[in-house]
Amino acid sequence: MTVVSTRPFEGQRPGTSGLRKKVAVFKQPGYLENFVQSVFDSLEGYQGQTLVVGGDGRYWNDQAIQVILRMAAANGFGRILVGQDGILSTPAASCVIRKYKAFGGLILSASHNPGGPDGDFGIKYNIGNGGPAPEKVTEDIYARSQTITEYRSLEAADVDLARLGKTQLGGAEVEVIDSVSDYADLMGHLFDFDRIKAMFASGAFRMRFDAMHAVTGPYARTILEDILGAPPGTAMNAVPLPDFGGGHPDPNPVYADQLMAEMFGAKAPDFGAASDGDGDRNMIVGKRFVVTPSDSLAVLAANAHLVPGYAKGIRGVARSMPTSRAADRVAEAMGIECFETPTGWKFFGNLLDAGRVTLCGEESYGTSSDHVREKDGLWAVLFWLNLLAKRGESVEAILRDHWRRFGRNYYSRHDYDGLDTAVANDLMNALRAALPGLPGSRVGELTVESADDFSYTDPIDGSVSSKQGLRIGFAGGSRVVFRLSGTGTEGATLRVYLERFEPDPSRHDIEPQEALADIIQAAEALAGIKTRTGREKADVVT
Ligand code: G16
Repeated sequence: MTVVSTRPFEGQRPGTSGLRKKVAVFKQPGYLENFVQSVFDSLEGYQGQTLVVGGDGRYWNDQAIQVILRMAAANGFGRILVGQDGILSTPAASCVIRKYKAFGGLILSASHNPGGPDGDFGIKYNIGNGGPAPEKVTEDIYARSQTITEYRSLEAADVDLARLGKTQLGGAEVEVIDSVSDYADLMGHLFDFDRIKAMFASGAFRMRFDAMHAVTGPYARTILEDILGAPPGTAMNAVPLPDFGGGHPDPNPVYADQLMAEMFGAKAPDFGAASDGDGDRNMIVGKRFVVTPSDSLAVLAANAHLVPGYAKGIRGVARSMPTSRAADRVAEAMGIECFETPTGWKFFGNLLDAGRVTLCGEESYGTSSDHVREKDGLWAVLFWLNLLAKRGESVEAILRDHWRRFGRNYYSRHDYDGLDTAVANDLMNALRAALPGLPGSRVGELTVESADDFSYTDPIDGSVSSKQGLRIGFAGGSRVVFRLSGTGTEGATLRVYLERFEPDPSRHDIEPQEALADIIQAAEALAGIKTRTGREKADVVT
């Protein structure tokens, strides 16, 4: 064992989802080691216990994993489960932590952020329930990173991550496990695989799944093609690459443009889906028809009884604050609880553990249930496949029927990327300061009804998270939310979330940007985005 002296690095506070930085930052000698030691130092009672380690396969994943294995062994973990070739999708890591009752896990990913030597890297700690560490833990880790003086490691050869099986590393047993099988097993228990198989076997149903050269490739091939019998090639871009083929592995209509071209082309398949860098996000597309993540959550909630794993009914739903309120309407109709949490999957953990909610979702292309404690891209895709097989209708027909029953929540998000941090903070501060005077005022044709800075009190442990986004509600139920992203690595990203409720089915066919035009104008009038940032329009509109 070696004990190496070190000095704190600035800025090791985990963000919305762990520590995300440029690869070059992580590669500084001691940077990763400091963070990992800070994680271990802030935990208690892990001696002899199991740690799960895996990542999304991005550039530097393999080397970082060897560092972590040596450090985990030197710090006294008894057993370390690591995905073959260092690969575990984020939901698969959550599944493995829960299944093998591990103490926790380290997941290496910067999710949807680009990879490669000039791209991003990330690491986060998940606790024994399989979910992201809550803020109390991440704050402890950060505090420790500011005072750290040494880290522990081993002098040992690299573990062969290509070969399944066990190796001794210092006092720990390292087991390289199949990255896909535990996860595929779990999916088989939740969904009606026979019915989905029959749908593919009929030849009348075609789908495309875009793995975006990221981690879900092997999962999609095994589950969709090998187990469910979808034709080979159903999964596209299915070989994980360290730089995701130079792309931006974020499953939205802008970045998954190859899939979108097919889904809107002449021979469009019936169903399209995409997932992100680490496999926790999903995008659902019908034939020439886009499904917003907020609507997807609402549809899954309304139809959960049709799927074996949820046939007994769902207990409640939760959504992040900026997510549209489509799911709230379903919850109300079903007479179940609906929770509004801050952005970040970690805020769902307590509600799921306490059995208050079964399904959760976020506007940022994340949906999942209590089967794991992460959002789960392929799970959502399989859920939709199960629904399509059971209802025998198209994606569009299911959505139109849903809107007829519950009304339509028009929704869009406008992102302004790479802003000067000071400019973005000034914009938010000025708007925050103006909030108390807004209710009752008119902005264009709209009247402000409510305005606040979202603060959340966790109903289970009473912890309070404040400053979680500025929300401005208008008479009639429309709203705009302003928030700075917590996952970027360059400057600041301003997210503007726009929503309008339309109960009248004869008005369910409007192009979303048009339906939201007055709210978009109000957002500009309220925040002065153009004047403050100099940007004429958003970089990404989804
Ligand atoms: C992470 C979190 C999500 C959150 C998303 C967006 O996703 O896990 O819960 O909704 O970031 O965060 P922001 O708006 O702060 O960029 P992922 O897929 O990046 O892990």
